[in-house]
Amino acid sequence: MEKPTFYITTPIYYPSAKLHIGHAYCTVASDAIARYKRLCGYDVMFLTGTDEHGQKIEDKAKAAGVTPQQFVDKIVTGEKGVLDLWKLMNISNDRFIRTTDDYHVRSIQRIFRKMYDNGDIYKGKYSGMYCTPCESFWTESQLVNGRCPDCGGEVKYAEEEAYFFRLSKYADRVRELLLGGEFLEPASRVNEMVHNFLDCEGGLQDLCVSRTSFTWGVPVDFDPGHVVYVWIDALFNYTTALGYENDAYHDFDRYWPADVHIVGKEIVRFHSIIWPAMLMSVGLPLPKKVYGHGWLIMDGGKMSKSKGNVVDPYMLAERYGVDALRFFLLRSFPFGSDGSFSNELLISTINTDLANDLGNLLSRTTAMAGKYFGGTLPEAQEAGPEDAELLEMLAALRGRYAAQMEKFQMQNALAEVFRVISRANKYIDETAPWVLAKDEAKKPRLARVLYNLLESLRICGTLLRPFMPESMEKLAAQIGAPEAAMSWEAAEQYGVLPAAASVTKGENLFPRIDMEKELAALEELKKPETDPIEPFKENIVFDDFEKCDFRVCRVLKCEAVKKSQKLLRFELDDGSGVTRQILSGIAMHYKPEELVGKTVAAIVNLPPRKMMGLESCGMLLSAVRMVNGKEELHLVMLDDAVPTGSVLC
Ligand code: ME8
Repeated sequence: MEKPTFYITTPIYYPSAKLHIGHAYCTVASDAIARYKRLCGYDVMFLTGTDEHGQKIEDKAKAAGVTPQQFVDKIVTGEKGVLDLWKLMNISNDRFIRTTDDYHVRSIQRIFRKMYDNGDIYKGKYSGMYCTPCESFWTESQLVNGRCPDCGGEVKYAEEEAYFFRLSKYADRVRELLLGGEFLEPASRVNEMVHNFLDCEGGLQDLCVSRTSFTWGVPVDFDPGHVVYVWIDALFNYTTALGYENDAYHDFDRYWPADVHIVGKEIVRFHSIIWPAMLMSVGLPLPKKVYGHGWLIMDGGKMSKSKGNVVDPYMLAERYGVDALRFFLLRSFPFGSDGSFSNELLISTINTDLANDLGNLLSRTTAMAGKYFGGTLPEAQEAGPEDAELLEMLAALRGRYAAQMEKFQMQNALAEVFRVISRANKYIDETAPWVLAKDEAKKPRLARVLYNLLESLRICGTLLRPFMPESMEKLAAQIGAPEAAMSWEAAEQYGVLPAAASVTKGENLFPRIDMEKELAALEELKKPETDPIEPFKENIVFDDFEKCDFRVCRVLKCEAVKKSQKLLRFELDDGSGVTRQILSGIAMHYKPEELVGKTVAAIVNLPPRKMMGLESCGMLLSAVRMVNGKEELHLVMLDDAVPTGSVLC
């Protein structure tokens, strides 16, 4: 019988800088799902790749003094580049797409023309505030403190003749799709999309889908000077990589529609609104699901690559082992929500789950099998009353695990496995094999106890294969399990391991880490590479400085602004007795609750401006610096003894 198919994709990442642990998180999660589906017997197509066009890349290449192609080649195929990273992380992708691949470029031109020919793309004029890093135009009202609401960067007024996609035409069908319940998960993201983009003021607007201000993109073949908007170029990768509108591959009919697009929450909008509308336009079936996962937030609430080596997946994998890192990423954070990354958590997860629980179970079991039976258990075995609970848990485990994996709840699936591992460790204490070993008459009982432990390791080890493929192969070798015994079918059965299996105590798969020493060593490595500082500005006259009214304020209240990913709303005591409201685009850097009570500095004589319907009376001062190509932002905080209303001069 032909295997059922399963098509899974990651986002295609921008090779504008080296990838970090956040990218690895998404790719490892997708890899675990792909491996799980293969284990279950599916014919899996797992796609990842790189999104190589756009102004950001063009600018970066220019700054580096190389061509855009040379720039992306280095990051993608160069030493310790994207391909090397996925190899190191043992990513089992079946295909890798680069949007600069010829076949993709030609396909995008055909697709763009198709939408033009069917009337869904038309020529118009675009004007607005443009953010280069995000490749996005914004209206004045969408800006936050005059800056890009997505990345907080500078925006510039720009005007260009451009092609537009009739996104508005698909609003009703997209709404229906989103509210249908199955398409976008977690469900919490559905309301966010419907409220923010479909039911917002003005509704769903047509989308500008070409650019003339730069050239690093797919040229619109019927209108020289225009390049295709990078998101159209990017989203269609999921189809061109299978051979849609090209001859490079021939499995579009086999795998499309995708079973799931795994994406970070910040690009759910592109995947759940724009992508389905464009597919509707070209008459293709829609993907079955878009799953928007949460972000890894770095120590101290700040998500940033700027912590240098500490968040470099290369460094972590080299220090702790690829499997330990893969396991940590999926064991520690619920996939649909944000998770706080810290070195302490990483080390304690490795120590608790891998070194103590799994590692101990494996080494104790294999050591006892060696010591008491020379590595081969006898056929004569005797069941005992202590067996029941462990065997019941083992029998139910595959089903419980699968229920979680099918929902992409890898953390819960792992929790199920580790519940059984803990139970097995407890079973050792309950049965006390070292006592049984003293009595020759109890050898059959001892043999069964060890057999049950080996069976626990076999079943748990099988279910851990998608997470730690290499280590579980080693585990299988140590317990003497042939490949067939580590299969999905066998994971539901007891008694699969041959009684005469040859058990060997091998290397310690997960050595314990000395937390204190390791944290100190990591601290040493934590020297961020800072980029050159901003050039100093021209001198101003003293009077200009005197006109600025900087004051000391205390944060009375701070909360996230609804519908905004970037904006926090502050209520401040500025010393006047009247509470001052300021909106600040720093939600990516701070959690509101950590700012309440802090003493901050604000410029208070800027004209009030409205953002997201709220008035902002001033601006909070922050210290900003580029580190490793990313903006590092710290809100300026003063000693709490400074009275509010004090003038900064
Ligand atoms: O958005 N935590 O590329 P990108 C968790 N080219 N996941 C993270 C993360 C973090 N801190 N940082 C990044 C793009 N990611 C587009 C995609 S798709 C047609 C085009 C992951 O390089 C997460 O999955 O900015 C996020 O969506 C993706 O990397 C963004 O990668």
